[in-house]
Amino acid sequence: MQTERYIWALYVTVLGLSFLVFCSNLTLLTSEQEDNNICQKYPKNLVGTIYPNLTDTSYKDMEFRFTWVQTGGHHTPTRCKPRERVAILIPFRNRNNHLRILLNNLHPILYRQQLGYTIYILKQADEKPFNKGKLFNIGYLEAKKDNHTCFVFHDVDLIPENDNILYGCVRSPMHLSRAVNTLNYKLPDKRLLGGVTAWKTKEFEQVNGWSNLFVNWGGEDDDMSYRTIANKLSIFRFRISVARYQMLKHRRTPVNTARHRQLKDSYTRYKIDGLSSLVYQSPRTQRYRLFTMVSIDT
Ligand code: UD2
Ligand code: MN
Repeated sequence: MQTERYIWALYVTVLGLSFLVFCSNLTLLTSEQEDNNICQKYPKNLVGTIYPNLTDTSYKDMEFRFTWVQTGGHHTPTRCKPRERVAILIPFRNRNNHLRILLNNLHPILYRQQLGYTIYILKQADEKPFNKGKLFNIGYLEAKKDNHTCFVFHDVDLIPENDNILYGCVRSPMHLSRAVNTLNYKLPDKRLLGGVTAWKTKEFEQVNGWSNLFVNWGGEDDDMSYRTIANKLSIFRFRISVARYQMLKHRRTPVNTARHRQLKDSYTRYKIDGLSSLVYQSPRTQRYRLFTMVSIDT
């Protein structure tokens, strides 16, 4: 009986000691983070649900209000060290009012999330059919030159409805626009990668970026889904109640009628069609106050 009591007392002591060691590590970790003063992953000042401001606003007005934004649409937090250097890459042609509305909603969210970030507008400067994938690939390479580590590929017409949609590549790849109003806030297919996605360098280069071959509307996002499957990458998403976006109204882009044929060999073609096959003249870069404009001839 006496021995059992001793063994039981010993067991409780060892358990207690190991719990104390665990807690001290935890405190150590937090204090380590505090020592390095790394920005919080989930900043306390996030508000959650947002009612997007869909009124068209002037750049002058935004420049006056967004005091933290430096030339080039860039911001680095001063009171903590950002976890990632995030490049927001927006494909663009003839969507000026959408661009102003998106910037008016996005800059405050990125600021509250304590990100180091730069907003790049990837303007297709020629009159050829719109080539979103190629704009994204060129934008990625240009933003990488500015030492970014996380890349968010962002439709110009998608306005976030919640600032808990973290833009800092907490996982990679992430599909951020899981619930869009035009799709009744539902995800039609778990392989969908249209709208807004976030990638870290490793995974993005593993899939060789986007295809350069899809022009006009449709297919480039499906092709990207096949690339993630071919590389056994899981697609991470925030909860459907959080990852909500509003799409601004617009006319339909002319449809890419060749997309179904092109998608047939997506699994194998990805190795030779993307970042590795990109040929382009170096784009003109203009650093405005609220964004960096990269004018691209595709
Ligand atoms: C869906 C996808 C989009 C893309 C497209 C098929 C979602 C939420 N969105 O969008 O990611 O896969 O289908 O290609 O699933 N753009 C211009 N000027 C143009 C045409 C396009 O700037 O003349 C840009 C702009 O950033 C726009 C994006 O390309 O948001 C996608 O084009 P869209 O908005 O016309 O296509 P949509 O809404 O069907
Ligand atoms: Mn759209």
